[in-house]
Amino acid sequence: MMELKGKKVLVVGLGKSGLAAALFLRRKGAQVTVSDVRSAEALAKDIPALLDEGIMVEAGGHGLLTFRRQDLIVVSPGVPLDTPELVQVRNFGLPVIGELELAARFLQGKMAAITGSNGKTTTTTLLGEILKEAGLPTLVGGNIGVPVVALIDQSTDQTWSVLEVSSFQLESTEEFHPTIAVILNITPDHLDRHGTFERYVDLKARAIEFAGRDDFAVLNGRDETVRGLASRTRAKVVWFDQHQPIPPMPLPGRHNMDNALAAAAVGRIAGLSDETIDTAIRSFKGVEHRLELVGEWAGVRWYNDSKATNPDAGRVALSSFPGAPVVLIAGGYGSGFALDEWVADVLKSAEAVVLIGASADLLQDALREHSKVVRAASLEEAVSAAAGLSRLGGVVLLSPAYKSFDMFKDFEDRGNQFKALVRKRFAA
Ligand code: UMA
Ligand code: ADP
Repeated sequence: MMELKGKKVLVVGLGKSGLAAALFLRRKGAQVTVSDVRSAEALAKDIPALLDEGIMVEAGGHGLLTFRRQDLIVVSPGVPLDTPELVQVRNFGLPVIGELELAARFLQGKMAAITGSNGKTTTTTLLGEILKEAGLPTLVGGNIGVPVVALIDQSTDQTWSVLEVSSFQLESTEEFHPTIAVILNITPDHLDRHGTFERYVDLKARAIEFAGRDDFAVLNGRDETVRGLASRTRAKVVWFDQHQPIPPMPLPGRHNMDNALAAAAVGRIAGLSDETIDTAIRSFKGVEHRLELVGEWAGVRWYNDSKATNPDAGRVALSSFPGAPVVLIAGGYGSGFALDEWVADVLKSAEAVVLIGASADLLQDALREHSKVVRAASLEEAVSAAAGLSRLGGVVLLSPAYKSFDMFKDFEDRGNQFKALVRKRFAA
């Protein structure tokens, strides 16, 4: 464990992770400064509490001098390591680590980390339920929304911490090696930050690269890219696609079966019985905004899959309703996605498509062979159009395949607005 008392530590980024990290570091006796590019007004809600704790705050930009004067720099996941100030101080040899790396050095008990391009939150949540079903003291956090540093105080040497881990977090790890690391799948995502697919794969590999011989790498043998990573770890490799017995997963889609198999494989390594694992999986209700059934009206099922923020997640949703006439609502913010396979699946599986958001022009062109594509200027208009296009026994599916930031605060906001509009239209 590292000594923090009296150390000068800078926390970069004052979101959830930065706030939790700053308060933790201060409690450990460090002299803490937080730096954020947002203005003091934008940060107003958090600044007083920080100042009360004796934490200094730099708002409205990152000052190079602030960065140079430190013993350690802790970065939030949303802050890329190639941020100019970080590049400079790293050249001077100043240690720069992420919030995950910091937290993992202090977290007690065992860690199971879940990464991959899609399915992380679902698998993390399910694994948490499996461990809880077994009566083990379990904490769930990470990219799922609770900074890992915020789990430290509740952890004991008996605790299992189930951590959803993103490529953003893995970029700034140094020795983070969970007892069990799962890589679900790797398909292109976040290339605007990471540059190339190769770099993105390298970052995902860091989930298993620092492992020791007693650790486990739980990998997907059906994903070629993931399979290729088996040679990059000292951990014992377990192929979750070969896990037996096959669990009865109540959620739709082959992808959810993969998530169940991965969680079950981890449960087995943690020493649980097949029966306990099965009981937890059978009662799993899924996670909000992931193929979430909003309701059924006039013989049409409405699904909110707002979390499908890339074309691969969108394809997965399209494959989950074989035989049913699907009206797809898609489009949003993002660039650089390879669309060919998604387009092929839309042509095959969606009877009609309603396009929203910044990518609508691009998608309309990509889907020119489809006979029923309409545009909507708002989500409300999209819901109306979809209602008109849907048929008895069919499905209306919001599965955007793009990010939400053009029209919404985030994917949760998009999903919540969709559910509210659908319910307003049909319920009450
Ligand atoms: N900032 C700077 N300088 C920069 C960049 C950002 O000061 O160069 C500041 C911003 O002004 C802002 C703060 O940094 O005030 C935001 O930090 P952050 O983006 O790391 O956000 P947090 O609130 O700390 O949330 C992070 C994760 N965010 C990202 O990875 C972008 C959350 O994942 C995670 O739930 C949370 O930590 C707790 O662990 C979100 C996410 O979108 C949900 N993740 C991506 C995904 O799932 O695809 C990877
Ligand atoms: P993440 O946290 O990695 O974004 P989620 O569990 O939130 O993953 O699921 C996001 C979307 O990805 C879902 O809406 C679903 O369409 C798709 N998805 C879920 N699990 C998988 C999987 N194992 N493989 C491929 N796609 C998946």
